[in-house]
Amino acid sequence: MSKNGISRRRLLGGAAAVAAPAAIGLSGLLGRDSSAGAAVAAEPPTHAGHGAFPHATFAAGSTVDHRANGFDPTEILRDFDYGSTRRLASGRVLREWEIVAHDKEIEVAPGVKFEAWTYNGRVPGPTLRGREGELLRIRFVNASEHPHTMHFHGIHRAAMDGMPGIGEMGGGGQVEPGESFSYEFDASPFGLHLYHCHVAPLAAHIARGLYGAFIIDPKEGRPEADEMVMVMNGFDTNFDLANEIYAVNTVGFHYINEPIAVKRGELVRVYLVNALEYDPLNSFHIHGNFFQFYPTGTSLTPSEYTDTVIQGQGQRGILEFEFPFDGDYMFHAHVSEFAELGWTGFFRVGDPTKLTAAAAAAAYCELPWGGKAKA
Ligand SMILES: [Cu+2]
Repeated sequence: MSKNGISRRRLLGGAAAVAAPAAIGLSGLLGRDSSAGAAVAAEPPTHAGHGAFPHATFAAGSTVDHRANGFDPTEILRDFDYGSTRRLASGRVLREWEIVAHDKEIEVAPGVKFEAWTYNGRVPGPTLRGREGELLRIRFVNASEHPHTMHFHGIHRAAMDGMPGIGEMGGGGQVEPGESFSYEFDASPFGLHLYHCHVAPLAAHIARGLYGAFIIDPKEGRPEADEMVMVMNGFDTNFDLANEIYAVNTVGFHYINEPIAVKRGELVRVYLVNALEYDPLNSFHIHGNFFQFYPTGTSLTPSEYTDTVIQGQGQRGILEFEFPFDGDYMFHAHVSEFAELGWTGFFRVGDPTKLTAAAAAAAYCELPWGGKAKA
């Protein structure tokens, strides 16, 4: 499948099988494909003492340039975009946003660049948040070089569905470069939804980065909590229809580098969305803890008390938990292959001194493809 003969599965299996003595780090492999838009990777430094595997993610002086990306996964986590509101004559609240699509190169692991298509310059797009019963209006401007739409999950008229071929007469449907369209619908039902482009080839438009979380709060709200959004995603950096990097909120291993700080005994609420393409399933597993799970967030009563949830493409749910003990607690895809290709992070509870993230990352350093630990 792969144009350059290097697939991520060969990367994992092959590296383990031959215990490759040469420096064949992830970014080095991904950088081989010189076709348009392919990953361009700097030569990763090697790390003596752990075989000759380079550490693409945590090598000294080699981290993702969040400033150049224009977004930081640590900030995306708790960044909820409430838009602007005004009250209509009817007394109802109108909530409005402007979303601009444009093409942008982003760095999804140190030295691994990806020609993304973005909503408002970030991947995932902004987490749009409103309240049940409001009137929502999203002005979409297509400043990209490709046709796009915004397709919202929710209950609305066909013309507001962001589907090419439907609503063209009213300016909806496919939105061509330089054009714009305003989607308008009721905030219904409450829950955790998503939005994404719906132009064909669909998987490609979504996988380029055109997706985001969409939260509708119930009228009565939810209990006070430390809230965060996690959009599970992946990146097909060599365009062979398979992902090479997996992550939460785009940057592989980001939350090992910067563990998510939470307080012991405080309710944490995670809005978990699976935006992954090319792999039918994704999952979330938490260490040292269990969570209440609310599928799609459409009920205030949890369906399950568990430590692992599986999600298909487009599936999402709300997790609630609190940590009874201080410490560093891993969370990761229980699709282990994804975990080793970036989809792993840590919660840091309290001010732990027993285990540092650096120590945890160092333990990870022994993995076959090596691309991790801090020296
Ligand atoms: Cu698109």
